[in-house]
Amino acid sequence: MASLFSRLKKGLSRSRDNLSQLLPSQNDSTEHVNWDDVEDALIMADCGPSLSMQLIENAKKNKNNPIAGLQQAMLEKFPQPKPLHEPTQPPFVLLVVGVNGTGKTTTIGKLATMFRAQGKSVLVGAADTFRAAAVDQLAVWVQRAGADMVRQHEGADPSAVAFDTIQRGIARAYDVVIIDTAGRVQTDKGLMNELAKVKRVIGKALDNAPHEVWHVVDGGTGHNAIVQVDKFREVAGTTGLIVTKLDGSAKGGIVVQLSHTYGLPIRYIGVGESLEDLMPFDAKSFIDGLLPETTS
Ligand SMILES: Nc1nc2c(ncn2[C@@H]2O[C@H](COP(=O)(O)OP(=O)(O)OP(=O)(O)O)[C@@H](O)[C@H]2O)c(=O)[nH]1
Ligand SMILES: [Mg+2]
Repeated sequence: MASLFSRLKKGLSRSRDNLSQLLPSQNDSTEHVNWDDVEDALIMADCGPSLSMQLIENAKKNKNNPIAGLQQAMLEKFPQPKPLHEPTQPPFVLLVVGVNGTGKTTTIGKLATMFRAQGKSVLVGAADTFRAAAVDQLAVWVQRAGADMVRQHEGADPSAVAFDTIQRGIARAYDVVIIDTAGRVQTDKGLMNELAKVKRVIGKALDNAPHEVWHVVDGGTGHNAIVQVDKFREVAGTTGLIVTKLDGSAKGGIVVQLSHTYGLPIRYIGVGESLEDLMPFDAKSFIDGLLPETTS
């Protein structure tokens, strides 16, 4: 875990370095801080103007330690951790959605690996049927994870694949069923309707399924992520978020903004391209990575 955190820290270094030039690392009066510059740095870090203003207002309440004040202000923007909507009886059905290329398929590989490591059996449905290559990519991850997969021919109805997968998940008593979907832009009505149908059909195959709908967001997307999450939530009933590519050039503040705007739990974050590079999200340690260190 330490090395995953260091990847996250490295990814967030740009935002953190900008802030550390503006904030004293030791106990110091907030009078010495140029809060306008800090606000700009937060906006640059993808926190958005309105949230940045609120964070500054709250951070100022700590008169002695501006970094600790900002840490506290950010922490308050995250909801209390909530348990998953797990069914009383398996399979636990998870639907994974998001725009193109955000890391859905890779993240499913990582999740399958994690569940297998917990001793759970995992079945993955390849409901991204647009490209044969997409199914092949998923097959590689699924095999490496030691999970199983349901696939159909290229161009098959994604809902039919999802239905099949759930039925097999029930019949063979899998612990976890994960449905991969094709990336789609939230403004594409046809594809968003298709996604709504996938979700509906899953519910027909098993009451109360999908138990969780996770929207995978690319951490480098910037403000557009806010719009994406809104639309997917409306169409697919998102219950949680996964933010990927936080090892890269993401500025990090988008995580705080998403949490603040929708109150959706962030379940995991992606910090690399391999199967181990998935971290359970913890607001406190995320903030430690985003903000400069303070000695008190
Ligand atoms: N650095 C980094 N790269 C990632 C991460 N997650 C995914 N990627 C990369 O992002 C690219 C797209 O990943 P996919 O998993 O194919 O994304 P997808 O959402 O399934 O894409 P579509 O199915 O085409 O919509 C790949 O090159 C992945 O290796 C991450 O956490 N960090
Ligand atoms: Mg994919």
